[in-house]
Amino acid sequence: MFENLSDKLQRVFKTLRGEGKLTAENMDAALREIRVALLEADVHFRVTKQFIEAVREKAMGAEVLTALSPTQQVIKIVRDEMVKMLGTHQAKLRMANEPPSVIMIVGLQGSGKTTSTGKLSRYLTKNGQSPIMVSVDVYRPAARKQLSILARDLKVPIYEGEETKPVDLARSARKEAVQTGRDVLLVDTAGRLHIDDDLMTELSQLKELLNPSEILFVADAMTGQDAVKSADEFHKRLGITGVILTKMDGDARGGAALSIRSVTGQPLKFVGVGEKSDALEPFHPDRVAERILGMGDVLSLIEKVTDNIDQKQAEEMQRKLLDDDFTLGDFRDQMKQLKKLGPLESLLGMMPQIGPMKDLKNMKVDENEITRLVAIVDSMTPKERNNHMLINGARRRRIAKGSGTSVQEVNTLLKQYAQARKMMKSFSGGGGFLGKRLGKLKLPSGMGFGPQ
Ligand SMILES: Nc1nc2c(ncn2[C@@H]2O[C@H](COP(=O)(O)OP(=O)(O)O)[C@@H](O)[C@H]2O)c(=O)[nH]1
Ligand SMILES: [Mg+2]
Repeated sequence: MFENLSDKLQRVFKTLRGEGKLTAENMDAALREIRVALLEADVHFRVTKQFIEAVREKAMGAEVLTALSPTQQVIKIVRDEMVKMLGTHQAKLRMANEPPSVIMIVGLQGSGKTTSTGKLSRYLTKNGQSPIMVSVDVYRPAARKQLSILARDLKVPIYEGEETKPVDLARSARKEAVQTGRDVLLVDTAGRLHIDDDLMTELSQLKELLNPSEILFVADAMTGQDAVKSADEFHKRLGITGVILTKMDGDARGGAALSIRSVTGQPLKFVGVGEKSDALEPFHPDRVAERILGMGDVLSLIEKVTDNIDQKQAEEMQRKLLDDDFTLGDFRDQMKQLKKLGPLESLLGMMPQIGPMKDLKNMKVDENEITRLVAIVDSMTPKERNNHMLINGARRRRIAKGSGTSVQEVNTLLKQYAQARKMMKSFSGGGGFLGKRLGKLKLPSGMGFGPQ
């Protein structure tokens, strides 16, 4: 969803890089373009203004960091300011000292409250908590039914009493939570098409009764600055503690995500990225900023990879890389791991777009391709797998034959292997701005594939 903005900002940086030296003039031009890019991405005009001023001030007064080139410094300043704009660090859910903690889910109709309530119950359960849900949307029976169905699918308890008033339902639900030892009560509230006094009165009564540890405002990213405006209004009238921005999988321009924090002062805690119950992600300002700026969402990628890959194996792979004995056999094992990770394109989108990785974004990887690569490596002798230098012309022909592929394909694989080695080395070693950042991270395996 940040693609346009991302493309534009990267173009600005590229121009700057091309000019080598930073001057007041090219800095001005760059800032102007960044400003336009932000406004086009539907970032709130005031937020944009603050952002540009902050970057200008820092860039002009920047002490010289010898480790970075002038352009890299500007990129770093823009990155840091963007992280600040997005909220600095990931905002965790607050819990009450004494369970059950109550989380109220509020927002306008159709923004995704009920869906997000279900998603949150799944998220909490996965994190070792034991939520119970209740819908207090007494105006639309279908709305309560919707949550009941979600509860059944997710196997999360729900309170489904006969009370007719929201506060009565909420009170009973909390009693039920206490009696059944649940530690979080998720309250899905009714919405309206517009903010009105009745709704606010109702929500305030619920707030008073429940003393919630979180009031999460659910905003539809597709509505852009309207989402920001209603978040602000809800905050002024009710006091929200965080925002869930839904439908980030759509083609919204991202302005809401970039403005909500600065306008409301409340953090974006989660983003919804699909209709299914697992399509909820904690919001990480630093990762999103880096994704926008094209440094890739390396951390998300790493998380995704470690989620799916045996940690021990990953560490072993990293050791091998550092010791320079990452063999073709390891390469093959990584390919197999990659297949487990699911759609490669989505993974690739998270990767940095600089250095050796540039080609990766355009790479279409189909799973048959991986199967073929694995077959090629399988047709090698253990000796060849351990030392790719051995693989001369005759051996290439034999391997091609053995795997039912062509010499050309064997050559391509060897080239990919060489690129993977190089790429992973640049990850784990030094290598510029990104390399330095990554140097500190423990990088698991699973990234070992090269462009085609
Ligand atoms: N694509 C997408 N659709 C979503 C997301 N969250 C909610 N929806 C859809 O938005 C519509 C309204 O959601 P619902 O939870 O009923 O909204 P509520 O009226 O605020 O309770 C439903 O069709 C949901 O499937 C999301 O993150 N991505
Ligand atoms: Mg609903």
